Amino acid sequence: MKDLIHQAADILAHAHRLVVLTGAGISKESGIPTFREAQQGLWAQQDPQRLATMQGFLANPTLVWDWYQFRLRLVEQAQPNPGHRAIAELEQRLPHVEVITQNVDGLHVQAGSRRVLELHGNIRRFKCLRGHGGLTMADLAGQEATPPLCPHPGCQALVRPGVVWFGENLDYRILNQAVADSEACDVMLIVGTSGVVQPAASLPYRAWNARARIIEVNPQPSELTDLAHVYLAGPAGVVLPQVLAVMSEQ
Ligand code: BV8
Repeated sequence: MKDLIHQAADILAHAHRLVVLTGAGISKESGIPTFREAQQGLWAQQDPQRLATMQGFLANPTLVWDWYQFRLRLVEQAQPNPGHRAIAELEQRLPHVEVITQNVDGLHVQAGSRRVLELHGNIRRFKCLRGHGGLTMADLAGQEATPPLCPHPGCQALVRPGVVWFGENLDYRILNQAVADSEACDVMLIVGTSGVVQPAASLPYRAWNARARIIEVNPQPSELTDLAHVYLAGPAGVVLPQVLAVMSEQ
């Protein structure tokens, strides 16, 4: 492992344009369960097709609203961990770093990363079914109804979490930027994703096709491990600080 840490540190130290692609695994050490880890995973208890889809929301708005409020409380209690902070530190040390995350918890920005693309939205933001976006819990305060109704004058449409549900298109501006950055990077660092959900899981292939060096950090091999030039089998909050420590020695 020591040698692999040195290989990863060497590749990162020479990166001109680094893209860091993250998934639920990087927030695991902040106390937010991942999606697919059977026993502990959030999805283990719930059927994602029932909860993270428009069909699921329309079929049972209160069930879906309450589930997202449960997850929002987890996120509000969570703090960035050494993995998030190591990525923010890379942005201080390297010429160009872009974080592309599937996570809706906002912990990368909280850790100090400034260039962050939230592919799947953010659980602290809300919008109504008529498209009034940028709503926060403060805008919805005082309402008993679950889900609450849109506060825009005369609207009263149902309010939903500001996340991308399965079967919904990502924001094309964010997706186009993520594709462009993945095709322009010379190093991609993949952290804590199973590499199952599209189109996020296709971004490493774009980097690979552009001859980028690929590093993966994940305790378990993922759908993307075959692409990795260096695979570091361990938790992000432990491995990433070790890589930065070696970069400091070099
Ligand atoms: C779309 C927000 C156009 C909501 C999420 C092509 C082929 C097949 C299917 C599709 C396809 N194209 C589209 C689809 C359908 C679908 C899809 O990909 N389905 C999958 C299940 C096959 N994609 C979509 O619907 C996308 N929209 O394509 O629109 C369209 C429209 C109609 C029809 C076709 C196309 C929208 C996808 C976004 C959905 N929203 N989140 C919410 O959060 O509630 S996805 C959600 O699940 C997360 O955001 C994340 O993306 C995904 C979970 O994956 P991971 O983050 O990787 O987490 P996971 O638990 O799986 O893995 C954790 C990993 O961490 C593990 O590997 C573990 O080992 C590791 N780990 C654990 N501890 C640590 C660690 N790593 C490091 N350190 C640790 N300590």
